[in-house]
Amino acid sequence: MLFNIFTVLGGSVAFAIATANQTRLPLCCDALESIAELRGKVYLSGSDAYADRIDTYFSKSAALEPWCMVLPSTTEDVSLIIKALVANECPFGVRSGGHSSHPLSNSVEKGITVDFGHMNATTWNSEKGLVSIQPGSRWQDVYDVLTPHGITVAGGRVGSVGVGGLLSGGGISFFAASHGWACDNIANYEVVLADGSIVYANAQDNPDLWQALKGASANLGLVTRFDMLPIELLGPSEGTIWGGNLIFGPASGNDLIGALVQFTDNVHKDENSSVSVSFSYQPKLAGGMVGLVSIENTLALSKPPAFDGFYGIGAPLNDTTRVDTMSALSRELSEGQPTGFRNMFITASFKNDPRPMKYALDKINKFNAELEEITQTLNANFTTVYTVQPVTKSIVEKSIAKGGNVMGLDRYLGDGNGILFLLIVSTDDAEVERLAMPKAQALVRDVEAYAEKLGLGREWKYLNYAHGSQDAIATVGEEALGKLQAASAKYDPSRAFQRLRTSGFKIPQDE
Ligand SMILES: Cc1cc2nc3c(=O)[nH]c(=O)nc-3n(C[C@H](O)[C@H](O)[C@H](O)COP(=O)(O)OP(=O)(O)OC[C@H]3O[C@@H](n4cnc5c(N)ncnc54)[C@H](O)[C@@H]3O)c2cc1C
Ligand SMILES: *[C@@H]1O[C@H](CO)[C@@H](O)[C@H](O)[C@H]1NC(C)=O
Ligand SMILES: *[C@@H]1O[C@H](CO)[C@@H](O)[C@H](O)[C@H]1NC(C)=O
Ligand SMILES: *[C@@H]1O[C@H](CO)[C@@H](O)[C@H](O)[C@H]1NC(C)=O
Ligand SMILES: *[C@@H]1O[C@H](CO)[C@@H](O)[C@H](O)[C@H]1NC(C)=O
Ligand SMILES: CC(=O)N[C@H]1CO[C@H](CO)[C@@H](O)[C@@H]1O
Repeated sequence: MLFNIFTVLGGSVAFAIATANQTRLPLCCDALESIAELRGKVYLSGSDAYADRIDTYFSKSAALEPWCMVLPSTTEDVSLIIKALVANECPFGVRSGGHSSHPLSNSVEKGITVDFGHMNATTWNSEKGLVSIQPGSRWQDVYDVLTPHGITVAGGRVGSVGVGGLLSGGGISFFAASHGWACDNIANYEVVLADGSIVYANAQDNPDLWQALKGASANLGLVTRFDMLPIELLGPSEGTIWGGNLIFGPASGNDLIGALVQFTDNVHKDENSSVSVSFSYQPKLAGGMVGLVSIENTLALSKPPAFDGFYGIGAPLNDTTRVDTMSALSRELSEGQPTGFRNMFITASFKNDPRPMKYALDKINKFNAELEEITQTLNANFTTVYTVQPVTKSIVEKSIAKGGNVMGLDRYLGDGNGILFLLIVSTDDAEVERLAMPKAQALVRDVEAYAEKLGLGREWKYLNYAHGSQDAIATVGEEALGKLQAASAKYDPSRAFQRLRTSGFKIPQDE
């Protein structure tokens, strides 16, 4: 039995729901098992195969134990699965790489988890000029396949992260400024709708669905294939870019923030360079917090002027930058991301200005000190990572040029560049999680209120970084929301993905 936040917080509530729906448990899993094509693909609680899948979740907090899991291997399987789930009114969750962190982000307790882990192929079709990627792939596998061909796609930066979630929720890549969100580079979707039909969505066929799927998460259908536009890498050898990490000591915080603000406002001058700045705190780390600056140039230019601000701070403690393949760099970024912890992700955004970031740094130092006391008492461990990165006008302009999406950033185009804020708290202990969560939420609300007071506030929350308590889709603005609601009414008239899907973010409904 896995320890999860619901058994800690509300055991009696969870029990009441389980009792009320007890009859559905055998019914739903039996319905799947009775389908010949799905034989061997339904993993029941208690089996080794089921336990092995539970172990593949990035965050223990998300690894809820469903009645059973079903792992389709073909698009036809997915069609049979959704028909059976809808016909029997079975609650379900949707999981691809399993990297979202909060409970009910990808799995469910009272229901069935549809797990795309066995649909994980990447194929480069040079005649069509498209890279076909199945949702259960990891970005590392995608880059490993593409690198020898001298191409890549706008996908995740950390190799271990999954494809289905990142692309369905947007996707920030090394190519954000030059190519928009990762989802803007999807030329065609193969998607299974709630009635089991297999449809294609692209600029010609179902263009409204194509646009609405870019940022819709699992609200409209189950995506079984993403056909992405390739990006040619013209570096000195096949598939290379330039990049790596700069490490700075605890005293450099404000300088790093200054350099990020300057970088962000100059992105339009060099759309091939990208950065994210993280402040990482591990209690056992000598000196406490370190600044980790991840920098890349996709033309494979070494130390382009865009990074002068960072190099101007003084010699970093370490500098791993080099010309290397996408594969090697995304593998390096995976190394600092261990699985098996209880992870909390909470996000915010504001205009590009140093003040909210400095304010947050100060609050996070205090938060770390508090958590240090708590974990010492409980003999537990924790780390925090506070990350800031640009969300610029350049990104939004590329999105619009490529057909638009429902990410909800168009409305900020007149208002300058922005910063995407993410706080990650990780621990090995459920009690620390329970105590830290409300403090972390209060911290982020405090930072938001501070930004708001200075006239720098933005309501927008990036779905792929949002905590379950942050109603991400409610923050995309009226226009994007209208498109999502229209697509939902047209492509999911029985509202299966709103009613029966119990994982992930939902479309807020009209009053
Ligand atoms: C270490 C780490 C690094 C990260 N780096 C980046 C980064 O560089 N850029 C970035 O943008 N984000 C990044 N993220 C956030 C990441 O985008 C999300 O965690 C994303 O959900 C991961 O995708 P997944 O397939 O692993 O998700 P899962 O947890 O498997 O799924 C999340 C949700 O996606 C939806 N979904 C999944 N598969 C499908 C499908 N086939 N059809 C429809 N909907 C589906 C469902 O709603 C599901 O609940 C990172 C996260 C981590 C933990
Ligand atoms: C990829 O899918 C195949 C089945 O199609 C499966 O055997 C394999 O284990 C999967 N790979 C990973 C890393 O899950
Ligand atoms: C570099 O940026 C330019 C301008 O945005 C873009 O056209 C080009 O595709 C980019 N190159 C790569 C390799 O990303
Ligand atoms: C610097 O990075 C390299 C490459 O990752 C690593 O081998 C080395 O130990 C690091 N040095 C320090 C001082 O952290
Ligand atoms: C957590 O801390 C305890 C006590 O300091 C230690 O024994 C344990 O190995 C640590 N666990 C992890 C996962 O780091
Ligand atoms: C939590 C849950 O899944 N509840 C469901 C139990 O079954 C009834 C009857 O089918 C549903 O209406 C509930 O939504």
